[in-house]
Amino acid sequence: GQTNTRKIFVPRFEDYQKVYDHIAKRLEDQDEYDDGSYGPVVLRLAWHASGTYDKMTNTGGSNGATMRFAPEGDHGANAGLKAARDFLEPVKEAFPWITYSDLWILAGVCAIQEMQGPKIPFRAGRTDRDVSFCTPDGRLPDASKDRSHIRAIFGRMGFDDRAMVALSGAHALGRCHTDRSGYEGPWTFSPTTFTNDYFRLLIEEKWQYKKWNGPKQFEDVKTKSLMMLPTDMELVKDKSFRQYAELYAKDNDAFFKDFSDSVVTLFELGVPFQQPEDQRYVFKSSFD
Ligand code: CCH
Repeated sequence: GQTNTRKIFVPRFEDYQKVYDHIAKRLEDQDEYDDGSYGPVVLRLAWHASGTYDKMTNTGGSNGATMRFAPEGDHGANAGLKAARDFLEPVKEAFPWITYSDLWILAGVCAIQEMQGPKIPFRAGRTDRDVSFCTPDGRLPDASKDRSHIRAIFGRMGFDDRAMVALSGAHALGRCHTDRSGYEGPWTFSPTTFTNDYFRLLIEEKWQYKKWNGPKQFEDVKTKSLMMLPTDMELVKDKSFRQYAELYAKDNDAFFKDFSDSVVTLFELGVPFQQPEDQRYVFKSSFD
């Protein structure tokens, strides 16, 4: 009979590290974009790919990269994420063996680490799925809503209050764009460096409604140059949320640890991995 001698490439840690290094280099080379980095929007892509997960039906999540397709890519919450997907296209071309779904999450990990955030251990093994796996609209959070909405959305993924607050600390990074969400402005003075400043500012600054024609949002009284969404303000108005916001404002190490743990969980929701939990990859950062 015939023997199949075609060699199958089985990528290992070193191969994923090469992809990481390539993304890190691209992040460095694109300093004309936004606040000087694609890092924030790339992290937002990884989060929106993962945050569609529903634990009851075990649907959605980062397995599949279904945001490539029209129904999901066009959901209002995903406005602007084409910039991140396009940014990663040359990486997919350079490493055609990696799936889009692993690439987007690996890129999120790289963005966090390269913006000086905590180490985010990574498992590979996501597969790309077709358009029929697109999730229905409405699974991602709506910034105009209150605490019950936040708990419904993140509870559906399986998170508790502590994890909801920790994950929200990602808003130390990036900004809102009127042509994407309708909101405007950054949350912190250093939107391309991962810090606990989001919590420090939430707790320590005075916030007032911004007077403008856009959707309801908050501005800091002192400089009027920073913003908070209605959902961000819920983290200091709700007693249970607030205890964690206060903890993270005081203790950057506690924030980094809880953020890392929660984002690893987020990025892995609904993925049937072969790679065991105790053998995750920890990538070397460009500045290690
Ligand atoms: Fe977020 N986020 N996010 N967010 N987000 C926006 C931008 C970023 C909400 C709404 C918005 C998380 C949770 C929430 C990032 C990471 C995370 C924007 C502006 C809105 C609106 C989009 C625009 O106009 O470009 C709401 C609501 C919630 C929860 O209730 C979580 C969790 C994460 C990651 C772990 C990042 C990063 C950005 C900046 C993107 C950029 O382009 O700069």
